[in-house]
Amino acid sequence: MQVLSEIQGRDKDIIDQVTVCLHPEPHSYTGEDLAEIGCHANPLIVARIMERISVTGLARVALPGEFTMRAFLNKKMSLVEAEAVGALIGAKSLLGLDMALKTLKGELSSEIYGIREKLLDILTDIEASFVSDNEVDEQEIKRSLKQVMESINSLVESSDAGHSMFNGVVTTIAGLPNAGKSSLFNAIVGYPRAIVHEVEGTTRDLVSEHVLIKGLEFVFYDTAGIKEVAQGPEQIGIEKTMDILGKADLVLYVVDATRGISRQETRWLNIGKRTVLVINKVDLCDYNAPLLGDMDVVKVSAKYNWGIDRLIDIITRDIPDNAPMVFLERHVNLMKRAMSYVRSGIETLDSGLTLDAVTIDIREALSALNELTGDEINLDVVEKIFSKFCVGK
Ligand SMILES: Nc1nc2c(ncn2[C@@H]2O[C@H](COP(=O)(O)OP(=O)(O)O)[C@@H](O)[C@H]2O)c(=O)[nH]1
Ligand SMILES: [Mg+2]
Repeated sequence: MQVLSEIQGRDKDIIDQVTVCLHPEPHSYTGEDLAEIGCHANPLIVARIMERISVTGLARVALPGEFTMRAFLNKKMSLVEAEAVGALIGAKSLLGLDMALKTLKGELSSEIYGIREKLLDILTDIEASFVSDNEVDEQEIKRSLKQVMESINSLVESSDAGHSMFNGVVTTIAGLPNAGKSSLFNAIVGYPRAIVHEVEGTTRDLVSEHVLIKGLEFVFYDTAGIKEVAQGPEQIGIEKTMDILGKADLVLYVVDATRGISRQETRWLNIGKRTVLVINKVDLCDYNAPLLGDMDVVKVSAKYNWGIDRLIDIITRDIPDNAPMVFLERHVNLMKRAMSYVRSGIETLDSGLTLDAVTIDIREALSALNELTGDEINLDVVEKIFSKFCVGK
């Protein structure tokens, strides 16, 4: 029910004309009676209305995530779905939005409930054998546990990709001084963001830029050229380079075609999770880098914008069509914990211990999954999860 109304100040003066919408329980977002006031979007008006509400003593300002936390506590949504609301608000890429929406619709929950069902079946079979003469087939139990492990594994396997797809792909552009890193950075971001100069050591601070490519967010970092011996600000710049190299999901390692790649550089090629070798300045001369395993190599001219499209194709090649379901850290950790107990159950069977011991492992795995769905969780953890949300959600 929605009404047009006015909110009055202490002296019956009108603060604003507002709409008030009542959402009666149990159909509201939180499952409780909820009133929503729509006022004009001036922070001064909001502050005056809040002040009028607080003097009644009937309401207070909500804590971060409190609405969604109440929705969870009142069983309006599962914990995983409630977390998806936070993820939806915090998503930084179109893919991230897609992933959070799928979780919100319950795709991950239903996978987990399915896995839990299978574990419960196995547990019931084993326990029934304790109280009846029915023998259980240990090989059958082992096969079932292996299936469960594979199901969890396939969800966890994609979580690394899931994490960077949700948070953005941290991409570091590295190489020797003057290789053309800043030029490449500018060519990718599409405007002259970083200073390009023939003088070595021009870039000292990290320069970063967010770029949305094929729906996925990349955070590109232009860095100071790596050098063995440097001092002062240049040395600090190089330390920053090494630091961001270690954190990178992707490294674009730039080599000047006129100089080729030196032996000492090869040790910097394996620092990031994935490295693409970018041979730059091919407008000046051609250069074939020595084969470095299965590393992608692409020839470009950053100055003349040649080959940039091919580079973009290479770095976006591995974006999967289906966004991974597990991408929030808490989910990853609990899935891994459940998996390690299932694995331990299989090992217990292999080592010839009693079935009793296997049930302990299965119960632990179930408990990790229950913590994930929020069916078995203490309030402290719940409060911590929601405290990361923003106010009003
Ligand atoms: N001919 C040519 N010159 C380039 C190219 N890319 C960069 N340069 C030049 O190389 C020098 C160093 O470039 P810069 O981007 O500042 O290198 P950085 O030190 O690695 O950041 C500048 O004079 C650029 O104009 C290229 O593709 N072709
Ligand atoms: Mg530079």
